[in-house]
Amino acid sequence: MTDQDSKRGGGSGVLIWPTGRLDFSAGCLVMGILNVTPDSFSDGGQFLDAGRAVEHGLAMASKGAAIVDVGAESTRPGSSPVPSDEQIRRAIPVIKAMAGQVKTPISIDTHDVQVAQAALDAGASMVNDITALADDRMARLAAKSQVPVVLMHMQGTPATMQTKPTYGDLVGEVLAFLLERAAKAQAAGIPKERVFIDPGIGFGKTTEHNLALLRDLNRFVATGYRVLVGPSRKRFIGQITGRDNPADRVFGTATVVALCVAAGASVVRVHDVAAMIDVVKVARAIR
Ligand code: PMM
Repeated sequence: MTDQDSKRGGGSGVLIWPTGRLDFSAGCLVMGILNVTPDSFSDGGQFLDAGRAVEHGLAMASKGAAIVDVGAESTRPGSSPVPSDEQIRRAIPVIKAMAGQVKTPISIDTHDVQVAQAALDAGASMVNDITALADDRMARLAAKSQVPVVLMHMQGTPATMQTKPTYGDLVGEVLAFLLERAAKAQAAGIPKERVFIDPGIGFGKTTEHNLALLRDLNRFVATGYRVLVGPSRKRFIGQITGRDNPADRVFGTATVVALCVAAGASVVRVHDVAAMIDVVKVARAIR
């Protein structure tokens, strides 16, 4: 990553690793969300059937998603952990089928090292860990497998995180946590260019916290790490717009996505791939 790259936003250029490739030379990329769960807040239950999930994943790839993020455990506020074997049962057939048909990198959204290992064996080529390598074995797995990792900030756990999120210096604390975990990743042998940091929108944060993090996203970009943001259809957008149904939060999401691109984010994680690709393209062109 050159100085110029980090000024432009956490690393433009092309990221190449043994099992994948992402071209950031035009700017921010779109990660499509594929939740193979009965209970995710927005698309829960829609893609529990493996055939429908694969179809949706392939459709997102053909619309231009640069990454497809497969998750088999809902992390909505109040949710409970899903056992490894159940996550594997849900996610692996989907990853296998997709990896056999497209080159688009597939990431596995899990903090469970057994699930991550099974996913990488099945053809996934990135790990999206909402606990930011809380388990040392995950750092070792990502290093050994030579794959990129997403490190996300969360206060508490999904079961408790929205009870009463509190911070002294919100942005400072979230940044310090992510830098510490990024250093841990590098110490385990994951090169800096393969580390993505994510402020964790909605994970132990009030609406005001989410807005403050988005307002200061440039501080995350200034670290030189690539920044990933996941605002898609989230509750804070519903609170601002008065839209209770997550599917009605697409325009609100588009606004956040455009501002993330303007601030120099490298990846936005979204449900509405075709619409957000247009948003990203226009925002990138202005930037
Ligand atoms: N949000 C959800 C799940 N996984 N991963 C990252 N890195 N960042 C996020 O903001 C994030 C995530 C929330 O659930 P969803 O899959 O239903 O959007």
